[in-house]
Amino acid sequence: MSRLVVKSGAAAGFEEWRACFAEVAPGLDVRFWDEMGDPGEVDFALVWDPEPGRLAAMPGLRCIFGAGAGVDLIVRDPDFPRHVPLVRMIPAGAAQRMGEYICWAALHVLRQGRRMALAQARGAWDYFDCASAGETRVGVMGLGVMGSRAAVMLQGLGFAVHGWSRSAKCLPGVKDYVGEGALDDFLAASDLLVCLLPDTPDTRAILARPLFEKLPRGAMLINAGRGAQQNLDDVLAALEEGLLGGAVLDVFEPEPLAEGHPAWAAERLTITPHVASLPPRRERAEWVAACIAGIEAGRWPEKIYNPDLGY
Ligand code: NDP
Ligand code: OXD
Repeated sequence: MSRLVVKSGAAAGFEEWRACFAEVAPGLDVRFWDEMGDPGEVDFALVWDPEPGRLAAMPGLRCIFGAGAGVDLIVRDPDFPRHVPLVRMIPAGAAQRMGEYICWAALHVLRQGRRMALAQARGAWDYFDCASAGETRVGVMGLGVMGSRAAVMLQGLGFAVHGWSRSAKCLPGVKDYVGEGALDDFLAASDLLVCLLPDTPDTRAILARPLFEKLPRGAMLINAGRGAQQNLDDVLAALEEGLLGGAVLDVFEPEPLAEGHPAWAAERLTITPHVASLPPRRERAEWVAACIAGIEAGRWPEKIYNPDLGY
């Protein structure tokens, strides 16, 4: 019987994982990370933020499953076993959920939802007009699984959408900006910037003042990539000065965002708690079970982390 160990979320959530796997993969020996028994007996690991060195101490590990699409908290381990395939968590509904979040955030920031919520809390009839999707150009940083679905869904709302990635893409109607050399032109054309990049040395702290200065003044920002990609002080200052007109941030470094942090009170900033795409455990367990069944039959899943690219 193959053994799967799980470290994702609070220990209390493990029983739900166990119950999901009991339904979708009754033949799997599923154990909680801190009660895994002999590490030499572990075949598969499902993890979000494993303690450094623990994965390397599992000599029989055949595959690691990230509990999320982003695997930065796994590969930051200096002893991360690069020879073991690491599969990113992309169940069928993940990109759709992200697309829905980005569409919500885009309309929210465009229609100034934060301003309306603050006015309502004061009991104030704050009457104002705002731009429409049809006159707003959205630039999506990262046209991978998440970004490409978000781009298509944003187009459906009437936004003009273009994207930036490392390699060329061919999404109908989505102008492609490729690589570092195209970044400035991409930014200059983005009234609303959406970040769906993975956390790598190249993308860390990319959302900072020098980049904001290359956007049209008053541009809006959505970051659902990773908190390490934004300089939060720069975001707050840019909002204050009007360099940025509004922002929605789903990700922070560290998480959760500290109690009392000035970002909580920023007037033009909406904060969500890393929920942009959060498939339920049942959906994720089903997907991991299908991947394991495929691996046992010699078929490897597609979305495998590439250590040379860092994502
Ligand atoms: P993918 O690996 O499918 O896509 C990543 C995209 O980023 C690709 O288009 C890639 O280019 C591009 N990219 C990477 N590095 C660079 C660079 N240096 N310059 C330009 N483009 C770059 O990842 P996903 O779409 O599945 O996920 C993206 C990230 O979204 C995750 O890593 C995670 O951090 C975040 N995420 C957040 C969630 C949330 O709930 N907030 C949920 C899920 C994901 P190319 O196509 O050329 O390789
Ligand atoms: C992530 C996820 O990578 O939740 O953030 O999937």
